[in-house]
Amino acid sequence: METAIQQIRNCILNFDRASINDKVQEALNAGLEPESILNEGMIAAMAEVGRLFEEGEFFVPEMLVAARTMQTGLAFLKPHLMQAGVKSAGKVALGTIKGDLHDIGKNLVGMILEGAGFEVIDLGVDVPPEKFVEVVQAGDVKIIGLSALLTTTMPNMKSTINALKEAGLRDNVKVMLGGAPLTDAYAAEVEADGYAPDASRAVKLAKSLLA
Ligand code: B1M
Repeated sequence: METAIQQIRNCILNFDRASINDKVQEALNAGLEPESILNEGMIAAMAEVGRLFEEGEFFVPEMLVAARTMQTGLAFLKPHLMQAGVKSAGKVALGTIKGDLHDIGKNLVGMILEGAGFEVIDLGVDVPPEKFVEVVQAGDVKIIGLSALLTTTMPNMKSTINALKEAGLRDNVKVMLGGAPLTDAYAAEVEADGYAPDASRAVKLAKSLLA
């Protein structure tokens, strides 16, 4: 007999977008924590999708439909991940860096930051350095959050930080980084203010950067 978590994982691995919300609801009804559904069900399934892609069992279309299935389930889970009634902790502009189209991790980080009281401006994917510069110029953004999943386009994080420096804005804003290939050492190398390996640590980092 499959557990509720296994059923959610299987929805993603079998691209069963029609059933994932029912399975998430069943898991919630069974008393499972939203964080366990997210981490052990959905994020674990996406790690498996990555492994299957590396082994040549999945190709880009399979990654894409698995991602869509996860996005469907994540949107359904969102209200359960949010904390009610928290006051604004500051404005964060989030984007996936230029050349990179992966957005599930970024969206999740945005969702959890919102839940923790941050106001989030989502700049989307494939965001060029000048777009980050514009958003800092435009207003009261306290933190820029850069997400990257590809090693090939990771250097665009450095380009973004350089663009902020060249525009004379680097001291006006904190820069935090995240995404599977990144590390604390890389964040230090590109002179970011911090790196977070996952969404809950992104919230802790954002709070500490504004403390
Ligand atoms: Co892509 N892809 N992909 N892909 N894809 C990876 C990243 C890869 C590791 C798969 C693999 O080979 N095992 C590999 C990168 C290898 C590398 O660079 N070394 C890869 C590749 C190669 C590619 C293409 C080049 C494939 C091709 O075309 N031949 C292509 C590139 C397109 C492009 O971006 N220009 C490509 C395309 C795609 C899809 C479009 C099909 C799809 C993305 C759909 C979408 O995002 N809307 C996709 C997917 C789904 C994946 C995998 C399977 C899953 C990524 C994911 O969503 N994970 C991925 C394999 C893997 O990660 N194991 C893979 C779940 C998500 C919740 O985790 O994004 O890590 P993650 O986010 C985490 C943390 O990293 C962190 O918090 C999140 C929550 O815990 N975090 C932050 C993320 N951003 C943060 C920001 C922060 C703080 C924390 O502060 C600002």
